[in-house]
Amino acid sequence: MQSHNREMKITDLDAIAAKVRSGARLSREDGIQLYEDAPLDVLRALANEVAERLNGKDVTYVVNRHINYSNLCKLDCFFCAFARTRKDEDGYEFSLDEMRERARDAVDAGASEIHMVGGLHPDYPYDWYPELLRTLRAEFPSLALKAFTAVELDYFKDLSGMSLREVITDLKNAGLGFVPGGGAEVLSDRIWKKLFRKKIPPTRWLAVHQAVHEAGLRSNATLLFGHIETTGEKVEHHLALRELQDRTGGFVSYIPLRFHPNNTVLSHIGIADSDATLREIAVGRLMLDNFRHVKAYWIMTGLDTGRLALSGGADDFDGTVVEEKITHMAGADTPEGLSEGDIRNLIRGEGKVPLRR
Ligand code: V47
Repeated sequence: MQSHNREMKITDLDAIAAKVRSGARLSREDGIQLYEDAPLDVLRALANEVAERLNGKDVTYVVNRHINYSNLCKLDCFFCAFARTRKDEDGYEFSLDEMRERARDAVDAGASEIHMVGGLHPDYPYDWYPELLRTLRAEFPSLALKAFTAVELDYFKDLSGMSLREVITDLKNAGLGFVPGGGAEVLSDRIWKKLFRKKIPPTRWLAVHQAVHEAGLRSNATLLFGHIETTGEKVEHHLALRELQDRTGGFVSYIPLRFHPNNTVLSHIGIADSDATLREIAVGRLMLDNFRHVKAYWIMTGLDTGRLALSGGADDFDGTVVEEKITHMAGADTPEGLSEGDIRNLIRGEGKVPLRR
């Protein structure tokens, strides 16, 4: 009986591979089977085929800097080690001048993009955020400003009294160039209720990204994996992203983020290992047939796993990243930055061609 089951699984996997090769869409059941039964080497090879069909051997990377403008936050999500309140000694907030100085350092170090996200700050008025964008755009006109997750954008709507559409247009006019993919966590009502109830719910995260795309901006999408989620919930997450992408075409990259439990309420659970992380990248690549790019965010995957992801479905490596706080406060032992030369060598080491974006 066991060998019969095994044969059936191999047949199913062949059928999934045939679907992938013919460009057919994978189903919920296919996704679950890939997570649960596919040998990792077969899965990685198939995901690599898809990545190369879409992007050739090119692996893009960015010379960037993450600047977390403040860790003060009105929420208290169970998976977060970053948020602080005014009562905490290590709460911080950067002024516009401090943001400008940090952006200046980034530009002097060759950065072409800055990624700015933060907690839901208790006191900054709405105007602080467009002012930040205007200040940086005026001083560094060629610097790409990627900022504010769907959670922050939704909060700005409440702060400003404007509609979501008005907020996004206002920020776009002030210089916002791209919206990062954070805050999605797992698009599941069960997990939302258990882990991040005060944050916007899954349907709202999707609605904000839809509004971002309708305003003519593009964005990324993340999945926070390796905590209490089930396989079925991860596949549902893929299906929800795929469905929105069918309608708007506004997502650029999909980024699986490996959960780091230290200093969080979930510190008792282990961290997803390298194989689980590589499986996540590969399944995401296969399920999200309408996403052009899958990103290895090495700060969270770990450097070796991030490198291996480049031959198993990922085609973008993020980035030079100095001063990252969200993962390091949750115990990440990766360095906070890499040089451009390091990144190019690492990409070549996986048989790919480095391309700065
Ligand atoms: O939304 C929070 C996650 C995200 C932890 O769009 C944690 O290009 C691990 O979204 N362990 C923010 N993860 C980071 C993010 C991102 C990063 C790089 C590139 C892009 C992009 C987006 O970090 C949050 C949350 O899902 N997070 N706490 C933690 N303990």
